[in-house]
Amino acid sequence: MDDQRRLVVTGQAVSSPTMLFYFRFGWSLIHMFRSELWKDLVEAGSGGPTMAYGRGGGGRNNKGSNLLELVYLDPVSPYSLDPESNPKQEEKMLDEVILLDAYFSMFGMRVRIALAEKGVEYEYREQNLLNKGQYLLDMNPIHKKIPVLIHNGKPICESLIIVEYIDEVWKNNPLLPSDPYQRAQARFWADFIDKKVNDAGKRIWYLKGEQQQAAKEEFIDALQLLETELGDKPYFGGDKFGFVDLALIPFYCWFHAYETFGNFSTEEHCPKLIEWAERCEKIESVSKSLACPIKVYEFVLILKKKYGVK
Ligand SMILES: N[C@@H](CCC(=O)N[C@@H](CS)C(=O)NCC(=O)O)C(=O)O
Repeated sequence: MDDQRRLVVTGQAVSSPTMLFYFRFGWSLIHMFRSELWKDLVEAGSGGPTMAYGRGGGGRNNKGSNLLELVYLDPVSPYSLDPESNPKQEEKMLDEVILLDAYFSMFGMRVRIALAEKGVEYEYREQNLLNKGQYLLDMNPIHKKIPVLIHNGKPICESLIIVEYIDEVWKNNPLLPSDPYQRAQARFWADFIDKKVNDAGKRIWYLKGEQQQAAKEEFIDALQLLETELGDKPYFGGDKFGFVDLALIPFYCWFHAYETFGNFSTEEHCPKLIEWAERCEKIESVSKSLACPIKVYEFVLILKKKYGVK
C-alpha cells in the first residue's frame, strides 16, 4: 500500500501539500469511505486504480452511497495526487460527470457499461423523450437525442463516440484494442451493429407482413455475420470484454421483444451468439446496466400504441 492510500485508510500524518488537499476535500472523503466502490478499490490491490475521490450526490447504480463522481489516482495518470508531477491535479479532481439517458435505450446502456467498466461515478439523469427538457436540447441541439455525456460542463453526443471518449479519458481497463488495425476492425463492427442490427430490430416490431419478414431475415443475417466474426473467442476482442461486445450486448435485452413481436427464436439461428450474450451478462458492469427484457417488451407495447402500430 502506498503512502497516499495509507493516509486515507489509517488517517496518519502526511506531507503538507497532501494535507492541504485533504483539508480542502475532507468532506468528500467521508462520502468516499462510505462507498462500496472505495472498498472494492482498496481490496483490488496493486495494478488497478489506487485511490478514489468522491462528491455528494447519487448515481443511479450507486446502491445508496453518496458518491457522485470518482477520479482514479495512480502514479502515472493525469489525476495523480503528487502536485509536482501534475500541478493541475486539483482542477482535474473537480471532474463532474453527468449522463443524460433513458432506461430503455440500448445506446445509453453502452455508456452506462463503459462508465461502470472504468469505475467512473456519475450523475444519472433519466430523460423524458416524449417531452424533452431544455437541458437535453441545449446539450444535444443537433440530434436532440440521448445519450449525452457531460464532462465538466462539456457535452459529448453519440454513444460510440462517447464510449471512445470515456476510453481515452479514463485509461484503466481499456475497451478498444491498442493495435491500430484491431481498433479499426472494432470500429467497423460497432458501426455494422448500428447500421444493421439496430435498424432491422426496430423494423421487426414496427412493421407487419412481408416487410416484417424481410426485417427478421436481415436481423438474423446480421447476427449470423457477427457470430462468424466472434468465432470461438469468448468475446469479440478476444479473451476480454471490449468495444464490440459493449456495442452489441445492450440489444440482447431487446431480443425478447423482437422475438415476441416477430415470432422467431434468435437462439435457433445463432446459438453461439446467445452463449456469448449469457457470458457477457455475468459481467457486473453489463448486468447492472442492461434493462429488464420484460420491461423492454412492455415499453415496446407502449411505443406501438404511440405510433399506431397494430
Ligand atoms: N446514434 C445515436 C442514437 C441515439 C438514439 O437514437 N437515441 C434515442 C433513444 S434510444 C433518442 O434519444 N430518441 C429521441 C428522439 O429520436 O427524438 C447514438 O448512438 O447515440
